Parts: sequence; structure tokens; C-alpha cells
Amino acid sequence: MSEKAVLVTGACGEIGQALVQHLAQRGGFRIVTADLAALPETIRPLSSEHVQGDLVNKVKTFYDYDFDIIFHLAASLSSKAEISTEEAHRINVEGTMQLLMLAAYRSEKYKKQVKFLFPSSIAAYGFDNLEAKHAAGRVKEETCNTPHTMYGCNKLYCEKLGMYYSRYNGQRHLDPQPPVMCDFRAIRFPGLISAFTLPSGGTSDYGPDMLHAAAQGQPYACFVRPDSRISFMAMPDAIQALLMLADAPREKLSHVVYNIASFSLTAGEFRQRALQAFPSAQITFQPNPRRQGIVDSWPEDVDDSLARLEWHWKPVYDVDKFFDEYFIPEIKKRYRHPNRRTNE
Ligand code: AKB
Repeated sequence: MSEKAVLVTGACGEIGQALVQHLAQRGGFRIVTADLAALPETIRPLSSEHVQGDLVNKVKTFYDYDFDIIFHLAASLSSKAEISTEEAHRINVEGTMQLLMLAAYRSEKYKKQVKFLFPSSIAAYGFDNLEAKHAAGRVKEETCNTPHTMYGCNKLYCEKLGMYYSRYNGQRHLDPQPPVMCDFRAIRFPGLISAFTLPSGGTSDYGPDMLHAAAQGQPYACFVRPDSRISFMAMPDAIQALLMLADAPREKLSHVVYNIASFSLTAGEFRQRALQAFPSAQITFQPNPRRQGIVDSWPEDVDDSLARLEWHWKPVYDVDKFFDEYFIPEIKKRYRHPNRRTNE
């Protein structure tokens, strides 16, 4: 069987690196990568071609490629996006729009659906106060879509753009012979945690940052209160979810946007877990009002029953398995051997 051509944008990011490794392990893909930065050595041999530079200006180069699947991961994350809102909008919205137009064009011209996988976020939700957040509990996809951040607004709008290009593009669905449209699918991810890479620019970063600092014996001042609760997930589960959604037959999917969940934890509970594994960890709390506000606007947890029903999503790592079998053993190895940067 011939290889599938895959584009991974944002390949140097946390999800990007893990995804490229998984696609290469699985086999059967010709992986083209794109990012502002050069590829890290760990994934360089896995990419058949790397396009380096600003995606918004680079998309035109991709019109000659016959991609079967696009994983569009490039984004400016929530905390960074609040500092440079216009630039975040350009990267998050303009970059996505350009790639969706490419996927729509190629699907129609060559009568072959290009699959477009998009990582959305719990940032697409928004609560005005803690009472509303607590009362909402585990939110369903169509509720509380009132983001408080530029990043959340960008993600929610791009979900709508994806729906537009995959269903209505130019109202051509009403033509006597509607064209082939692209196949857009999105996952609203919780805070993701990898034992192998460090996040930057996000607001859920306090979870992984705290643990990576503890493992290295460095002090850490957490920028949210101990009672702050949102949902988190191990990176291998996030990658598994992207691949499961990519593989799901279109006719089984009633929606284009799906929540996925694995465990919900407070910052105080993160600290306890870090202390159990690294008893001398020095973790204090110094809430930053703006970043605290972002976390307070995000749901405590999400309802992922739709993904479980339609494409059989189920995380491998619950909270105990995450700490005991993935994160703590891997991170102990990593910082014992600081040069080790291997597969998830
Ligand atoms: C962020 O903190 O911006 C991301 C997210 C939750 O989407 N990790």
C-alpha cells in the first residue's frame, strides 16, 4: 500500500514532536513538517522535508503537495496570546484559514477529501466567576462557548471556519452536484503534560512546570492558587486521541468538535503528587491575577461522552497511572540522564 502524505505544522511544539514520533513508529506515512524553528535532532530524521518559516507566508508552497492528512498544530498559546493579541490572531486564525483554503481547494479539484485535524482547547469555554465554573462541572461541547482569552476566541472561531470549509464552502453544498469538501475534525484538549518536552506560552503550564522543576530539585512558584482546578492529560493519550479521530470513519461522526478528558486536578493536588515523588521539592504559590483569571474562566472538567460513544475514545492514563507509570518514572530517568530525549 502506498504511503499517506501528512503535513504536521507546529512540528517543534510539544504535540508536534510527540506526533511525529508516533506517526514514524506507526509507519506508512510520508511526513512533511513545518515550523518557525528548525527541527530538533530527535525528530529530524523522521521528517522527509521540513519547511521552516512563518506559516502564513509558507502555505502557498504547499499547493503543489498531495496531502492526505493535515495536522495543523501551530499556534500561539493562551498566556502568550494575551500579551501579543494581534500577532496571536494572525498566527492562530490567519494560519488556519490559509491551510483550510488549501485543503478545500485540493479536495474539490482532485475529488479526494483532505483530512484536517485541529487541536482546539478547553480555552474555547469561559465562565464569568468561580460560582459559575463550579456549578457547570463537566461541560458538554455546545455549552458555555464564551471564551475570555484571545487564544480561546481564536480556537472557537477556527472550529467554526473548519465547519464552514468542510460543509458549506461558498454554499456549494446546495449545487446540483456538490463538490468534494475537506474533512475537518477537532479535539478540545485539556492541559497536556509530557515527560519529554516542556511547555511554553500556555496557562496550564503550571502543572508540568511544577513537576519538571521538582524533578530537577529547583524551586517553583506556582502562578495560580492551590484550589485552581482544570483538566489535564498525558501527552501519549493526546496523540492517541488525534490518531483515533483521524482514523474514525466519517459516517460514525455526528460532530466536528469533540471534548476529551482524562483527569481533573487542583494545583494543590499537583503539589502533593510532586512532594510524594520528590519529598524535598520547594513549591510555593504566588498567584498572578491575569493568569489566575484565565484558569478561573476554564472548566473544571469536560464531558467526553460523545467521543467515547462515536470513536471509542478512552484514555490509557488515569491520574494514578499518569503519575506512577508515565510521568514520575520517565522524568526521574530524564533528569538522571539529562541528554536523554527519546520517544514518548
Ligand atoms: C494553554 O494553556 O494555552 C494550552 C491549552 C489549555 O490549550 N495548554
